[in-house]
Amino acid sequence: MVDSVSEALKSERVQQKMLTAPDWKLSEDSIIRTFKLPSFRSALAFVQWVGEVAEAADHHPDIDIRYTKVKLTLSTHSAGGLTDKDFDLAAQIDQR
Ligand code: H2B
Repeated sequence: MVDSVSEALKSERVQQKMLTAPDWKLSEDSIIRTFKLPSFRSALAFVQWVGEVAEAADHHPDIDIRYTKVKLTLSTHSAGGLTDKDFDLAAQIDQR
């Protein structure tokens, strides 16, 4: 299914969108941000919160927990690239 929300963005549009997500790094067909938390327990709590936001958005990051660091990778697998859903979720996570 292709619609305005789930269609993969063209690279020029991705470049524009990256300006709205300065803390995220573009990596091929995804955007990545690593968060440093004060403890492993708070990293787990952060991931739990991200999970709730992701469920509400029906859009789910890849999550890599390494002790107190949490790496989130956003991509829209069903569209084979970045979509507005990724940038919308990044903006919500940035509000934490
Ligand atoms: N999350 C991400 N990151 N990419 C997807 O393509 C995706 C998803 N698909 N969450 C969603 C769920 C899809 O399975 C449901 C039906 O919308």
